[in-house]
Amino acid sequence: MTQLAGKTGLIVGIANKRSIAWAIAQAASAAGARLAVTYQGERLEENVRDLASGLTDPLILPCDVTNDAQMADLFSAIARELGGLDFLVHGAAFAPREELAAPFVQTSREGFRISLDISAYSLIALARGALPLMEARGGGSILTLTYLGSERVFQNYNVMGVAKAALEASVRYLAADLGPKGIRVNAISAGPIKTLAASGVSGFSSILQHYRDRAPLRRTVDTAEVADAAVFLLGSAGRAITAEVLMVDGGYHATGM
Ligand code: 0WD
Repeated sequence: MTQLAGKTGLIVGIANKRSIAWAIAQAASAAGARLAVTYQGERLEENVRDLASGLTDPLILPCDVTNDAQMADLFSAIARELGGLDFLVHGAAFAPREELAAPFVQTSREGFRISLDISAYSLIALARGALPLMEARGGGSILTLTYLGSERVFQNYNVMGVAKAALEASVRYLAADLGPKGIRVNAISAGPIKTLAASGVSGFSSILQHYRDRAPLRRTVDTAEVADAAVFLLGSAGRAITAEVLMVDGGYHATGM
């Protein structure tokens, strides 16, 4: 595969080998891209360094999306080392566990703020940092990851559903803002996959079973399938697509009764 040959990309949101962002990193690397990958704090540094050792000449940098100074350093390092960016993958999301467990009406002001800051605002901040680096390359492609809980009610998804709604709206506003500069902004809405983030949603196994029973393809999806769709949107095959939320969920989103 050479869909991303000669391209440079930044991937944010790798926690471990099960992370969707890691599957996208592997697929993008196999498609020929050179990558910068980030880790959120010391907690995840070793994981990310171990994983990235399998990539070709990766740049490995810290990035906590709540830390503006660290994000500024990240983009300076990328400018210095890579000279520009062709794509950005945003796979960071977080909501305090208690906000997912409590009834939605109990959502706290602080829990709402943290969830929306890390899961939605961070896309805007990262896009702003990537902008000059993408302009230097004559355009780019930005991709984030979302879930159908933005539009429909899923038990225990709660404030994360509100954050995903804000994230998807941000995709559209960023696409409108950056489109004239040749920068596309899209989201993949993935079906449920057992990852670290998913472990915060109680009853997750029953959601997986529901997809197996009800999705048109009668199965769940895996991270490699999301990654294949990501490479399509990141590369020139997706060159006319922006402001889009692409459903990679075995067709579940179309089901009613
Ligand atoms: O079923 C699923 N797993 C789905 C996930 C279905 C549809 C969408 N998604 C989304 C998630 O909401 C997220 O946006 O995909 C994205 C990636 O999630 P993932 O691969 O399922 O989960 P995980 O491997 O846990 O990666 C998310 C990571 C964090 O991991 P943990 O679990 O340690 O919080 O987001 C990162 C962190 O690595 N993250 C941050 N990165 C930078 N700064 C921050 C932060 N402040 N907080 C969390």
